[in-house]
Amino acid sequence: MSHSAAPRSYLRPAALMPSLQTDDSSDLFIRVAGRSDIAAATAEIIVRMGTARDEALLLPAAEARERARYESEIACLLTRHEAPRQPLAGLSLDRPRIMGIVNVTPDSFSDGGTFASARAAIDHALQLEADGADILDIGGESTRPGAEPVSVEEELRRVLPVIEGLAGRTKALISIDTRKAEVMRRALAAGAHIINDVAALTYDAACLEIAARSKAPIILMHAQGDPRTMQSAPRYGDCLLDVCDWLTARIAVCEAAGIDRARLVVDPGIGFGKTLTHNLELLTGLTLLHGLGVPLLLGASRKSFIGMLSGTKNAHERLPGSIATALHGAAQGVQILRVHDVAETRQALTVWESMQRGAPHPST
Ligand code: 7PM
Repeated sequence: MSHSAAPRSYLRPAALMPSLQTDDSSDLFIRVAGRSDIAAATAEIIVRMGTARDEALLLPAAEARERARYESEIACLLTRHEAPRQPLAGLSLDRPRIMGIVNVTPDSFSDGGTFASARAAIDHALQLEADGADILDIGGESTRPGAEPVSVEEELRRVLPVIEGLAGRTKALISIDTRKAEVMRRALAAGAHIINDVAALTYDAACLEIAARSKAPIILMHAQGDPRTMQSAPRYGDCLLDVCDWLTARIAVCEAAGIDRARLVVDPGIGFGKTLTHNLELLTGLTLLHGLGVPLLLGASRKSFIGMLSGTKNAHERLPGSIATALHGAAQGVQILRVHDVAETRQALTVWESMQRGAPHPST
């Protein structure tokens, strides 16, 4: 990762709290991602020139605002942090949403091939919708560390019947989890609404053009290296800041290709070329990424960092850690939580949202 010599500033809203909802115009807090239910009392301002952090200071929100009056980079960041996010394919993002994982891979670590047939995958997806999923994420290529790529033909054979079977039968949005332009194109034509790309449109040269032409929302995930090799020796100057810079660059590439920023979602890519320490740095500092001005997605469900922290070898034993991570994400203002266990996550979120607002939350 290369860095220009010019100092670069970052702003991380901190000291998060349920917003007071008494004075909307208060200068005393930062409205996280334009939300009315999450406020930050302080802002950590970070500056770096090279690879490591050169300076970090924690300011009360009002003092960060004062600084924005003479530092345009801080002003720009604050504006992006506080802008309300646009709805995604009609789905409002003023509260956390659940994306349910539908694996259509015979070797998937979490489904063990149970849903290898289209019929079973469709039934599973409809169950996830009934359990409270807002988005159904259909994936036909395993991107597990060490996994070999599958052919376009094989991937299409897996996902198209599932998307065709779901289109018109579900009110949930359908996303296609793929790195390949041809799979994106065919999946959208079959009824998918959203592109979810773990390679952020870098895997093949046609992805940018297909994405630009489609008008569909696009999830750009950060990964370091290819799935086959990414866990061998991940290295960062500063993981959180490097991921932020990389996503900034990908957003710029998308915008240059004619993709409106309002269509983009970003994702730090938990477990994709990251050590346990890297994953924890990202999870702890998540609110910094709201400075990109687009919705955030977090995919941590059943991942190996939970296993490392809890000593659970089997992915199916990681539900408690997955729920803890989802609620941590919600409290940091993450708009989309990508999970396997939708019913359990929905219950946890409903209780969390009610406590956050101090009133029962409407269920839809
Ligand atoms: C096997 C191993 C199957 C690993 C599936 C996986 C993410 C994603 C995946 C994520 C976004 C998993 C991964 N992870 N898309 N696709 N964000 N946007 O654990 O974190 O689900 S695949």
